[in-house]
Amino acid sequence: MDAELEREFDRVVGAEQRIEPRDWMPDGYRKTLIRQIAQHAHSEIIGMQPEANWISRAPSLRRKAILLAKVQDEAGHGLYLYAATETLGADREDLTRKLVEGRQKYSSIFNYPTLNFADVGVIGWLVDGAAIVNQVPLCRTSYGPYARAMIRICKEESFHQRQGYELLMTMMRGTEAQRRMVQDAVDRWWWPSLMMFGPPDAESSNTAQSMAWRIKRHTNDELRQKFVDMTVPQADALGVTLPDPELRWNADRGHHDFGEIDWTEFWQVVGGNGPCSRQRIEHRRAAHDDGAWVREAAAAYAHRQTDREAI
Ligand code: FAQ
Repeated sequence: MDAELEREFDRVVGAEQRIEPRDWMPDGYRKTLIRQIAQHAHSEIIGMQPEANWISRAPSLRRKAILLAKVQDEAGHGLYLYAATETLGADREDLTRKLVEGRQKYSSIFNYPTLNFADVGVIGWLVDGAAIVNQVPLCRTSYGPYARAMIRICKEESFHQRQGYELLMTMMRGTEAQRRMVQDAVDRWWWPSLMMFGPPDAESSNTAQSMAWRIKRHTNDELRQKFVDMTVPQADALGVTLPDPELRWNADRGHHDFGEIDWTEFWQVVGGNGPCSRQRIEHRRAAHDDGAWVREAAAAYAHRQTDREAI
C-alpha cells in the first residue's frame, strides 16, 4: 500500500502538480516542509524588529505610514506561513516555543542592527530584494498551501523592495551627509544579504533532497548569483559602491564574479551569536508573554461560543 502511495506522490511531484494537506506524503517531506516554513515564518516575525526600531523616528508622516504598512505586512506573512505549517499538523504554540527557546532557526539577516534611517531603505532594497529572488521560485514549490501563500507574499515583497529603492534614490539626491549614510548602510548590509541564501551548495545539507521533492527549485548558489547579477546595475543606477573589490563582470560565464563570503561569520550568526541575536529573541519572548492575556481571552470567548451553540 505504502509503495503505491509513494508512487502516486512521486507522480504528482514529477508532473509539477501540487501535494495538498490530505494527500499522503513521506514523513521526511512533511518534516522538511515544517522546518523550512516555520523558519520562514519566524524570519518574518523576527524581521519586523529591525525596521520597527525606526517607526517612531521616521523623518516624515509619509515615511512613517509606509514603514508601518511594511512592518504590518511582515506580520501578515508570518501568519500565513504559520497557517501553512498547521495544514501539515504543526502546532503554532509549539513552534513559537521552539523559536524563543532557540531550538528553531530564523534568517541570519535579522541579527544585524539598524543604525541609521538609510538602513530602512537598504533593507527594502537588498533584504527584500534577496527575499524575492529566493521566494518567487517558491510560488512553484510542490506543497500547495506554501506555494499559494508565496504568491501573495511575493506581491507584497515587491512593493517593499520598491519602497526601499525609492527611499534610497531620494536620499542619494539629497545632501552629501545623506549619501554617506546610504553608502554606510550598503557597506554593512551587502555581505549579510548574500548570506541569506544559505551555505554554499557543497555544504548545504538539505538542498539535494529538497530539490528532488521540488520544495526548493534552485540551489542556494544559483539564487545568490542571480541576486548579485540583478543588483549590480541597480547599485550603479543609485550611485553606490558595493563593498567587494573582487566584484566584476565575467564575460565567459555571463555572470558577475564576487569575493569570498565570510562563512565563519555566517555560522556564528546562525548559531545564535549574531550582534543582535539575544536582543531579538528576548524581545520576541517578552511580546509573547505580554500577549498571553489576549490568547486566554480569545480562547475563553471561543469556548463560550461553542457552549452557546451546544445549548
Ligand atoms: N539564516 O541545507 P541548507 C524574509 C540553515 S526573507 C539562518 O541550505 P535549506 C522577508 C538551514 O536552515 C528570509 N539559517 O538549508 C523579510 C539549515 O539548518 P537546519 C526568510 C540558515 O533550508 C524581508 C542549515 O543552515 N526566507 O523574511 C540560513 O535547504 C525584510 C543548512 O542550510 C526564507 O526562509 C540563513 N540565512 O536552505 C522580512 C525562505 N541559511 O534547518 C522582514 C524560505 C541556511 O538543517 C524584512 N527558505 N540556514 O538546522 C529557504 O528558501 C531555505 O530554507 C534557505 C536555506 C535557502 C534559507
